[in-house]
Amino acid sequence: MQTLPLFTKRSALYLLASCTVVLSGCAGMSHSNPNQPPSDKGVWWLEPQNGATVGQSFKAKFGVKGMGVEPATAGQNAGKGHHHVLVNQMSKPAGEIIPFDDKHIHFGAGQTEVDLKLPPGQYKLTMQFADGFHLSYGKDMAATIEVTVK
Ligand SMILES: [Cu+2]
Repeated sequence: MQTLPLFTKRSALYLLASCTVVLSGCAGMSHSNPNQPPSDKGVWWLEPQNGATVGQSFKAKFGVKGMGVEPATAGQNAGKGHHHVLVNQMSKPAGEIIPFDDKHIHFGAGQTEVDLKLPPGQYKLTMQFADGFHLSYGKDMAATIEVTVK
């Protein structure tokens, strides 16, 4: 009878510690649902939905909140930028340049609705917002979905 309450107390403490780790993990993410607008600042996919199966040519629609879209020709302006889709890549750290290649697609005209073309396969697509010099605004301005192209 002496050991049981102690065991229970330890279990409760362990449970509390686990919950704290899970909660702080969630707080560190920009936002949990890549298809939902963030509460303050961030980007989200209006289309396609996370986990969707799409054709080899499909429509993508980008949302941004707390910053403004403008063409890259406007130059580097605080709080402004354009969308990118990073193919099978996670977000780029803030301040890093987004390369120009087939895994980093720039929408430098300020597009918020585009047609993407990909060969069949499983993809992780990260929408990344970056400034007029193509310098990333980091993970808080990124949202990743997974799609199957068939
Ligand atoms: Cu760019």
